[in-house]
Amino acid sequence: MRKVLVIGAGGQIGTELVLRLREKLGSENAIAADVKADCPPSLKDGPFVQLDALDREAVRNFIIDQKITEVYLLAALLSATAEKKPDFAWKLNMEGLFTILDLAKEGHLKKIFWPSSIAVFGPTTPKDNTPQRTIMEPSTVYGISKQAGERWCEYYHDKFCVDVRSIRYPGLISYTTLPGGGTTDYAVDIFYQAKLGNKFSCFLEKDTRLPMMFMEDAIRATLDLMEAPAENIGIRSSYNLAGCDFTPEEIADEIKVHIPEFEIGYNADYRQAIAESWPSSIDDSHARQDWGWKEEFNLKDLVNVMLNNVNVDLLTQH
Ligand code: AKB
Repeated sequence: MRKVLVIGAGGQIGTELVLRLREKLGSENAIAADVKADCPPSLKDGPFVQLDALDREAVRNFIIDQKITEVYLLAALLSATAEKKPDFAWKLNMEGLFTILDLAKEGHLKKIFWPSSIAVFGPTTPKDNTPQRTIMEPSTVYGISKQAGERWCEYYHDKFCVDVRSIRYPGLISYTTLPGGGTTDYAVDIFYQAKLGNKFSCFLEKDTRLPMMFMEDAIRATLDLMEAPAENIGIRSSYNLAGCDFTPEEIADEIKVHIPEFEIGYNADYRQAIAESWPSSIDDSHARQDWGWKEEFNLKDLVNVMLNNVNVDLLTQH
C-alpha cells in the first residue's frame, strides 16, 4: 500500500505531480505539503498539510504518524534565487534532504524521490550531448547544492540501502503554475507576454541553447522512474534526462508561427552567466536503457500546447 507525501507541493512540479499521484493512488493516498498555509486551489480535493521542509521534527512526526511510505521532496531554491540568498539556499536544499534520507535509513520510508538539475554541470563540462558521467564543477550555489545532494543520495543508497531515485531536470515548461527563480524561466514567461500582445524582453542572449522539457514529459518520467523495479535503477545519484533543447530565438520563431506580430528583445542579465555554465544538450541514454525513458514533446508540440493553455490571469494571482 503506497501513501505518498509531496513536500513543496505548491511549486511548478508539485502542483502537477500531486494531481497525477492522486489519479494513480486515490486522493487520500497522496498528501500535498507546502510551507505556505494556503492549499493551491487545484489541490483542494485531497489532503493538504502546512509543513516547513526545514522543521525536522515536524516533518519526522508527520511522516511517522501518517505511515507515509514515499516522499517526493521538491522544496528548494532554484538557480537565480539561490545566487541572491546563498546561505538560505544551501540550508534549504541540503537540510530537508538529510531529514528524509535519515527517515528512510531508519526504515520509516520505502522510497524517496529527490530532484536534481542540469545545474550540477559547470563551465568545464562538455556542453553538447553532456554524458551522464563527466566533469562536474558547478559554479552556482544551486548547482553545488544539487551536486552535493546527489553524492549524499548515492552514499545513503550504497551504505544504508536507501531506495532513493532522482532526475536531473532540465528547464521545465508548464502552464498550470508559474515557475519561480530559475534561469530557464524565460521559456515560460515568454508565452504570457506573447498572449498579452507584449514585446518580450529576454534576460538571456538569443543564441543561448539550454536543455528543456514539457512538464507532462517530466511528470511521466518521475512516475516511471519511481515505479521501475529497484534492480533496474543503475544510477543512484541522479539520471540525465533530455526532452528538447532550444535557444530564445528558436522559441520566439516558433511562437511567431502562431502569432506573427510577436516581438522579442534581448537584455541579458546575471542569469546569462548561469546559463552559459550549463549544458546545451543532454545524453540521457542511461535513463532510456534502465527504465525505458522516451520524450514525447518537441519544441513545436510544447509551443502549441502552451499557447492554447496559458492563462494570463495567473500573472495577477502571484
Ligand atoms: C533553474 O533554472 O534553476 C531550474 C533548473 C534547470 O534546475 N529550472
